[in-house]
Amino acid sequence: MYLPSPFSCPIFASERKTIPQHLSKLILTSLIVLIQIPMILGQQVWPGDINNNGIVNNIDVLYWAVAKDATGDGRVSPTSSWVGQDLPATPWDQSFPNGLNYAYADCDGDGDVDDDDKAIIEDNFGLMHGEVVPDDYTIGDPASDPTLALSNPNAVVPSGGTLEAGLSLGTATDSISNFYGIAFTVVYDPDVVGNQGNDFQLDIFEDTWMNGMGDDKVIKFIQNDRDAGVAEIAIVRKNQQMVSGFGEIGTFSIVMEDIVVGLTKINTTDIKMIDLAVTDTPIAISDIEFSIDSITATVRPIAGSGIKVYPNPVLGSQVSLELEDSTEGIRQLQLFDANGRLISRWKFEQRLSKQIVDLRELPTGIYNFKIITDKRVYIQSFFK
Ligand SMILES: [Ca+2]
Ligand SMILES: [Ca+2]
Ligand SMILES: [Ca+2]
Repeated sequence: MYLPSPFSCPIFASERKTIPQHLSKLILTSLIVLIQIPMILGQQVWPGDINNNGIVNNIDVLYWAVAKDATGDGRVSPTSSWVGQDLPATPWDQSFPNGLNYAYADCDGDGDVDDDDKAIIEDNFGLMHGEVVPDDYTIGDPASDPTLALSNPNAVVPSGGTLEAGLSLGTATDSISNFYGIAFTVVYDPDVVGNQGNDFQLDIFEDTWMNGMGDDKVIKFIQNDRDAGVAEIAIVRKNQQMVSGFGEIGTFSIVMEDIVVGLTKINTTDIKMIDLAVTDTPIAISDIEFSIDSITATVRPIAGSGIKVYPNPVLGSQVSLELEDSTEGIRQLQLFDANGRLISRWKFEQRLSKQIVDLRELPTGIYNFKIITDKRVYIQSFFK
């Protein structure tokens, strides 16, 4: 096909005059298609995103609980994989108060809302589609609203020990009415909390107002991102019956790293508490602060060192730390005085086998470095 250049060939200019009609048809067709796309997308289910806001998270668990045990038509060729799928041709009988059909709660598309659908929220947790409309939270005022309270019986937790933090909702003077479910987030320092499989746990008590005094009517849901130090949690009723009351719900068991000392904080945030009509009640956030005790007894220096600290004594302002194994990287460095008190802490983005730190402010004396690498913990004494 011969395509003339518009600059070299005058014929092209006259041909262009006939194009606009075609163009306008094309534009019209495109516009119709563009208008239809959002309508088609709006009728699609992404498995796990029950409230259809573009992200799968703990708020979707609230919607799952409200729709639990509902039934309707299944989807055609359903999958729980992360792909948008057409709703069944016949909508389900029930809809959420915001108009969204209950068919969105059928994550696996088999025609009912049960535990399998909750499992898909876990499988697809954090996945997004399209433009995400952030979930709204109703954070209360602690002076006038009930609090989702963390409590801590022990102000000091030993390194490597377990923090047992209580979790309660409401008090006698600020009690909870018409509870059906609550979603919230717990934020902690990922360097402080252990990263083994059972290092962050929530146990729901059996005999509480929320759990139907032993009837086992609540379900907990936890997604813990250990690298970020963020646990997204939902505690929901599962029998379409609301409860009222106040007080204890359960307890967190959180294992501390055995290589960390110092003050740390854990707090609740992003709370949404709903009744069966998915109406919010404002709930206030809370935090606990506690100290992790020195652990010189539980962490032993590696025999045969493996690390050089030089010069020793430190004469000038700087000291070098160098691992014998150059494939090993220093992650964190802690400086303790002769009494085992943590004086300073450095974190290194780049985990190199050698680091140089500045100690010009440090008074004369005996000190210990705790050197945490990506493989082990070293303790090295030095003088200044
Ligand atoms: Ca969602
Ligand atoms: Ca289902
Ligand atoms: Ca099912």
